[in-house]
Amino acid sequence: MKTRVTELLGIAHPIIQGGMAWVATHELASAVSNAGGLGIIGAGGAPASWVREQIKAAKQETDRPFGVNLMLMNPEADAIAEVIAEERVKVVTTGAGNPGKYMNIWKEAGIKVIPVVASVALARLMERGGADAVIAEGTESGGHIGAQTTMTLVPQVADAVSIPVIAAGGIADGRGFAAAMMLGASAVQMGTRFVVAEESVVHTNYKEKIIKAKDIDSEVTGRSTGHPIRVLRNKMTREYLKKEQAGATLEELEALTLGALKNAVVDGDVVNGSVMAGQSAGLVHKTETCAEIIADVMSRAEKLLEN
Ligand code: TUI
Repeated sequence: MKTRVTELLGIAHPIIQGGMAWVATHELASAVSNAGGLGIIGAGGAPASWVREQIKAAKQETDRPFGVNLMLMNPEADAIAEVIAEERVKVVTTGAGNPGKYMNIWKEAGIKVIPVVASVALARLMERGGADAVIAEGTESGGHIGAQTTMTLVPQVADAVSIPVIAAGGIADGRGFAAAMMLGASAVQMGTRFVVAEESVVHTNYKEKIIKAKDIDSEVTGRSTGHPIRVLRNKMTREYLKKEQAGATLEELEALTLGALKNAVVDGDVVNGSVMAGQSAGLVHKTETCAEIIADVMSRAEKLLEN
């Protein structure tokens, strides 16, 4: 399928993989890119040296374009922005903030810049600042979220900017893909469905928790701290929400979540760890290769869109 985004990025299918912290390693990114989507290495909270190693590994594994996601709350964000420019990564996506101060070094390096936005205002600002496209991410997403739903955000962003819009949040199959196109998107970003991919290095316990999840199994922690994070319900979320409702301090709440994502992803502690996933977890039923996931989404979407 040809869209403004496949043309912009030189990819076969308009599917971008989410830049998930600890999950989106070079293994997953190169598998998605080799399958014709856009694979993304997620810098998350990692140091710049780790990001450089990941980029070098992905370059060995694929000749196709891939990207890096810079999570802007990373304490080494400035150094990672430099690494991305030095390594001449084809595409950068950003999350959890405003990447305006890096725009010039990335544009000068010929990098396509695609910020994640959760509001029309930031989408407009990013277009004025030279972004090549925006990812409009709804509150159905996993991890750090905004407040608007994908259904309402994507068409409002599409009306507000003339650069291509990529829809994210709650999209895990061909129906979601086709709906996103109807809302004005030129591609989709999927996270949760790729977490369970065969090539994903995530612990089996984490993958199984997503596969078993039903529609109502996610919770949002941190609404009171200003850092809302969508995760699957477990012992940690029950304790967190109880403390949050009782008016616990930021320090007390952070003690519950510090390092909790790594504990879940790497060590498989899905009881006390932070199992970030989107509301689409209820649509994700099995482990498949990235190529199978992309072929399934595209074939179902194409049938729906033909009608
Ligand atoms: O960034 C994400 N999702 C994430 S990042 C992450 S790692 C993390 N770990 C622990 C604590 C916090 C984060 C896990 N999930 N998605 C992209 C995204 N960006 N969603 C929402 C936003 C966003 C929100 C507000 C972007 C910009 C913004 O305002 C920018 C401004 O300053 O005006």
